[in-house]
Formats: sequence, C-alpha cells, structure tokens
Amino acid sequence: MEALAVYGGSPSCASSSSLFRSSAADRRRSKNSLSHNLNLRFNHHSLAAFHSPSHLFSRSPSRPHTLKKTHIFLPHLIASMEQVEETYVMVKPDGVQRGLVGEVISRFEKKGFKLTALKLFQCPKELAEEHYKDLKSKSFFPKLINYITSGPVVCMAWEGVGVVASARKLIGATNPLQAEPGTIRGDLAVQMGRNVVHGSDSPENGKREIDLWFKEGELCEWTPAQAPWLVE
Ligand code: DAT
Ligand code: MG
Repeated sequence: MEALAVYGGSPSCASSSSLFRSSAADRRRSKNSLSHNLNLRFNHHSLAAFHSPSHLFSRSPSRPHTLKKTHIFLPHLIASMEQVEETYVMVKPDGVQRGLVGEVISRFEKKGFKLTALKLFQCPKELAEEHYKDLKSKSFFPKLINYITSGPVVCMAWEGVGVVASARKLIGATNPLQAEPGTIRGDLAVQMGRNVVHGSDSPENGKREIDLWFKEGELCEWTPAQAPWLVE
C-alpha cells in the first residue's frame, strides 16, 4: 500500500525532521483545517547546519520518472507529530515564598520542554475556584482556595512531546510523603496542603487551564535553537 504523500517540496528546504512538529499554539489556531496535523514549520537560519530530512521520505516507486519530485511521507512520523501537547504548571504560593521558582523552572528546562508563557500573579478567589472546580465537594476545598490565593503564584505554560504525563512524573505524587525522591514534591515538600507545584492532569485540562490562566497575547511562539538536539 502506498503511503500518503503529503510533502511535495524538496526535502533540502527543511533542515531537521524535528521541525515537522507543529506547536500546540499552531494546532489550536488551525484546529479545523485539514492540514492541522501536518503543519510544517521551518527555521532556515538557526538550523541551517543540520542535515536535510531526506531519509524521512522515499520516492514513489509508481512514479519514478515524474518531472516534479514526489516524496512519500513515512507514517510513523504522524504519530510523533500528534504527541506535541501543552500543560499548565504553577509554582504555588509556598514555592514562591520558599524561593523555589528557579528550581521548578530548571527541572522543566533541563528535561527539554519549551516554555511558552510565564508570569508572577496574585490569583483571585474566583479563578482559584474555577481552576479547582472538580474538587468543590471536597472537605479540603476552602483550605485549598485559601492556600492558592494566599500569595503570588508563578504561572507557566510548557509545550512538548508527551509533556502532560511527563510533567506529572517530574512533579510527583500529590502527597509529598509518597512522592518519589527525584521528583519536585518528593525532594522539596512534606505536606499535601503545601505541595509546591501544580501540573495539569490531561491534555484537555492542559488546554483548559492555559486558557483560564493566560490572556491572549501572553503566550509566546518560538523555536528553541536546541530543538534538533532534543528531538530526532
Ligand atoms: P494534584 O495536585 O496532584 O493534581 P489533585 O488535583 O487531586 O492533586 O488535588 C489538587 C490539590 O488539592 C492537591 O495538589 C493538594 C490538594 N489536595 C488533594 N487531596 C487532598 C486531601 N485529601 N487533603 C488535603 N488537600 C488535598
Ligand atoms: Mg490535579
């Protein structure tokens, strides 16, 4: 069976296969378009040193002599393109007061995720209640809202392949005493009501929470220069 041909240009105009990933922001914008999963992004200047992705394509055997070059897209790439997600991470008031903002950011940076939004913010009660609306019936809800609004938080949006589940792993279990050493909560916290950091629990909630905490224009679209060194 012939694979779907989705790329008709010369592969030499792209510098790295990692550039075939579309950003979550791009996908949000073009969600209804046919091309949304196949959105191609190039950065010729910063990535000119990298090989062309010609190994990702093969010539169509049925049209070996056509004048216009036709390249066959290898389907396994579609799977890796679709896994780019976005998640909302927040350093809670205890993390800010304890000077742990840099430590938290550093763990996500070192892992290789892309920061797309960042701000220090005093959360109003209504926003905290909306953010945690699924926990409204819990006995600890009023204490949770008091805690989240007790001082400034640091709001972040992070993007990357598998970032939602990976962020949860980096953060660790809800109860810091049960969180593994090496995780943020496992290393830096002792109590559930002071567990330093929040991370979205699903890609859907990642989108919902980023929309909730950030206004239009606060998200930044950019391509880190290190991208080809992180994702093949
Ligand atoms: P997580 O933050 O790991 O996603 P969650 O969404 O279940 O956990 O709960 C949100 C926050 O509420 C959590 O970080 C700490 C607080 N919390 C959860 N369960 C609690 C409990 N049983 N007692 C006190 N606080 C709790
Ligand atoms: Mg949660």
